[in-house]
Amino acid sequence: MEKIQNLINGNLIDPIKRKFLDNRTPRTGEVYSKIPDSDEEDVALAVSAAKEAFPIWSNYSIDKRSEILTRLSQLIEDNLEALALAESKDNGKPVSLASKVDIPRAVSNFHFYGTAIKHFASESHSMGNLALNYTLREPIGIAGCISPWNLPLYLFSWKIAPALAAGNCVIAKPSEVTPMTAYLMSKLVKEAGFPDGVLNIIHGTGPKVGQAIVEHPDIPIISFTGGTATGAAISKIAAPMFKKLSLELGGKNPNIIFDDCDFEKAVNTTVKSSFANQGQICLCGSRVFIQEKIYEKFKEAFVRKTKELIVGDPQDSKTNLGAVVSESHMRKILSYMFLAEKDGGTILAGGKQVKLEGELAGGYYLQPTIIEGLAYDCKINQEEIFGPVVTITPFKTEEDVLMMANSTKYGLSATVWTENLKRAHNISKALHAGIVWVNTWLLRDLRTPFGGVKGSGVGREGGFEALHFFTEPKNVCIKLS
Ligand code: TXE
Repeated sequence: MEKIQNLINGNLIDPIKRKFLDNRTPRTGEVYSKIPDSDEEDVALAVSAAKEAFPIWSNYSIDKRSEILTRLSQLIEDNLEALALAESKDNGKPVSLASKVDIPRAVSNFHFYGTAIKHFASESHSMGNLALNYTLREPIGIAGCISPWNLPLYLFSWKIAPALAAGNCVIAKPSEVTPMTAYLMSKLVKEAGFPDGVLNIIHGTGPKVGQAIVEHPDIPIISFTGGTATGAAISKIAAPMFKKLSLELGGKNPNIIFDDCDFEKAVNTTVKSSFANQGQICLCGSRVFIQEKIYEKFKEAFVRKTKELIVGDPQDSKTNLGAVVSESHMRKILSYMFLAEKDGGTILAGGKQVKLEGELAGGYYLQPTIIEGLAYDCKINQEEIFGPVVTITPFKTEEDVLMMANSTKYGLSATVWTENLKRAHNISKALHAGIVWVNTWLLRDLRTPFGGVKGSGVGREGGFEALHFFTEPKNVCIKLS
């Protein structure tokens, strides 16, 4: 039974109170490792290590920091297969997805910020002969980075890479539901060349050790990805402490399909944007709006292709959908499936748990589910389910679909399928979202601003946005004459 440890001050150590939690694999439902049940004492230990390391790390040259981040990127790539298998075992996603998406993106995240920092500059403002202003963008200190279970190493590294590149030290907490790949990566940190105390990784529950990170007065920056409710709880603590906050929260993303779309592409991509990672991506399009002229044709093709998806062993290369992340999350998703017919919907595909054979019988498997006939403002169409469940709804005009698409408390991403350029621009502009994809989905350029509006969060990650977040601007004005 693997026992995960915290990385504090360059050492892999048990939590001070030596308390551990069970870690289950969703593939079989069995406990397969133990994780530290850390608390504020472990955070205090990490803070003192990070304080010691900050003057060293923040004074490293940009080239030196770049070299270390890039080396960690290479070490992750060298361990890609093992990390992908570990990610699949911990999260339930197919190994094929972890090896194609999750781990390669963690490699890219460290490589991207290892190079971006070399191009990150600031401004100067000349006042002629009177004065010269220049802006310093300086590292702030210790960044608290808290990440979720759906894309574990992908989102964990997406936070810590810019924080480190900018010269901050980091105290990072992965989700207690999927701690494994952050732990495996922590074994590569010393080899990459990080001085002790620069990157500290602490494991444990959100309300206990997550909250201790948010509450600690010497951690002035908090970067969080997770549920909207948790984001609100974190804000209540961090705001009166005037901490810098970046919140990437939930989504209920519209996928809008106009009758002039490239039909085959729209159908095939909609299957992916509905059910990839078992629908556990904050960018999934969980509300599919189809213009009425093609509604029946699209519905038939979408349902048929969804029924062809294979729900199976995450370690089988033929599997399209693996297990959802936990029993409690499976129950939450099933509760929405059971609600569908009560709320006047019709289940066109799926709607049930999948019972696999043998050792997989205890795993958490669900059918990809499509529901039609629900009101746009019902519970299923307003709340984030975060599982393999989508609704389909016909619409007549652009005004109709914009009203429905913008009707939720979320505003993370949206997808629009149309060959009409003017409409693409107008609809994209009118949608409440931080990210709009037109005739594609999840096509990512790491330089672009990433994040949402309304209940989907505050601030942006990505590109120089993240480096601006993890540095403090200071304007210096020098009198000349
Ligand atoms: O998120 P949580 P979970 C949504 C999705 C999902 C819901 C809950 O709807 O069902 O969020 O998922 C830590 N102080 N998304 O359980 O609880 C926790 O330990 C400090 C969307 O993953 O928000 C974990 O490390 N930290 C999201 C992290 O916060 C706390 C992706 C996320 O946990 C804490 C995942 C607290 N009080 C879920 N409580 C997206 N936008 O991608 C928890 N944590």
